[in-house]
Amino acid sequence: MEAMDVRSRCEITLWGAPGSGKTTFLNALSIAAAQGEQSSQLIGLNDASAKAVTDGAHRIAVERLFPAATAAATEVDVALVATETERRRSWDGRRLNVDREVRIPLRIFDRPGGDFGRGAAARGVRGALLDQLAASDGIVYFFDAIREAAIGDAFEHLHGVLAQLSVRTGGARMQGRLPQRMAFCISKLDDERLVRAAVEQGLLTRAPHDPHGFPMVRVPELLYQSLSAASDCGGLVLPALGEYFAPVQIQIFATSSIGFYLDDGSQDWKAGELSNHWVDPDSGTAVIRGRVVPVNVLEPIMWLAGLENE
Ligand SMILES: Nc1nc2c(ncn2[C@@H]2O[C@H](COP(=O)(O)OP(=O)(O)OP(=O)(O)O)[C@@H](O)[C@H]2O)c(=O)[nH]1
Ligand SMILES: [Mg+2]
Repeated sequence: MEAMDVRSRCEITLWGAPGSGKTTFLNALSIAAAQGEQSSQLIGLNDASAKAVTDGAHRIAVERLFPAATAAATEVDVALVATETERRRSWDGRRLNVDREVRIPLRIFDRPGGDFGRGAAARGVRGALLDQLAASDGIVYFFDAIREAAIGDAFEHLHGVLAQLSVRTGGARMQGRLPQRMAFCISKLDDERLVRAAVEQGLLTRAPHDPHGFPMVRVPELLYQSLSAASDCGGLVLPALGEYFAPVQIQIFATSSIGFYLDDGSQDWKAGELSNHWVDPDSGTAVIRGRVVPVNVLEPIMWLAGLENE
């Protein structure tokens, strides 16, 4: 193992319609870091951030409750400590894997999804939102297929801000494209409706070496295409991003912040046991059913932060 490599700060904005899963993802991040194959860690860099990280993880993992709708813009300052593996050649031509511990300070911005919309309240915060996006190194975008099928407002919470951001950052654009990296996340993959769609499209397979035998989506872009066909404008979302970001700047992930359902005590996922949440019929509140084992939550952040592991 080589000496720790401390990188410069990476700023990340979470972007998505109301209820698309931004805050749950943020709450799951420290759990994902702790559970990863290669031990990594998410550390709060000030008291408020440390509290936000631990409270968020506690809410989903221990109380098994989802976060309340975000009321105001928030930011957390954390450091991701992870291992990066560099592939090198030795003097005699052999391939070598050299592990290095990397510490990346992250500032992650989370705001109410309504801020990305067209309403009067959103217009009031638009300047601050555009400043924040323009200063970001990376964006995690949340495509919530369930909300899209029911309400269909993902595009409405995307294209206006995208066009304004393009104007705002005109000078910084690379060949007409925005400079940020964009992790496009199909959220809530554990939901039965998404799993069924992936199975129907022949896109679901077992993730190799997964300790729980969780399924994975082979080509997430094809899942997006099939899911987005259910709404009028959902299919415009990824192409719109493709107009503003270079293809190499966009990576697509199929994510679940809570993961698939594992029987209490069991380490192995049983095909057929899908949804890891249920709705309490009395209160109408969504509750997390079993353990929280995030799927593709750390990966988008590592990619945005430039960690070249996988
Ligand atoms: N099945 C499943 N449901 C999820 C997941 N993440 C979020 N949800 C559901 O989506 C709802 C909204 O999630 P939030 O994380 O609060 O969404 P948000 O984008 O932060 O919403 P705003 O703050 O209102 O913009 C939750 O109350 C859950 O019902 C997930 O990984 N799986
Ligand atoms: Mg939120």
